[in-house]
Amino acid sequence: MVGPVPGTVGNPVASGPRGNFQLGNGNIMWSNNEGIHIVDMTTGASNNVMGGGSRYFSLISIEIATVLAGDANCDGMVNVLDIIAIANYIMGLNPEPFCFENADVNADNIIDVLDVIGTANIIMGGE
Ligand SMILES: [Ca+2]
Ligand SMILES: [Ca+2]
Repeated sequence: MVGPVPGTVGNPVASGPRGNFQLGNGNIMWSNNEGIHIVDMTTGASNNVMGGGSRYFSLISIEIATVLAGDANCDGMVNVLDIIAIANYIMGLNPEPFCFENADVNADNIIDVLDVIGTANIIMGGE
């Protein structure tokens, strides 16, 4: 357990750490009676990022969806194959793979010719 003094390891006292967690970047987030802190593991500095007594934190896992507008076939590139995939989708041909969020270029939750045009514009360097 990380103590209130950066870099120390010890038994938390009553006012000491109430929870700690190693963040994805290696830094340590911990809480005590003064708030929530983050220890920068490259400098050893501990910064109070949220003041206030009795701060606790719970962890949630967030899956960040990456949307590449126009990449209808989910291959990481936007090109004519995506226009074909969108056209096939519009015609009900159920293209696979098909990334709806990517294909819905104008974000109206409908795949139609406007998304074909939007994808063409992206390919041509426009918006
Ligand atoms: Ca693509
Ligand atoms: Ca759309």
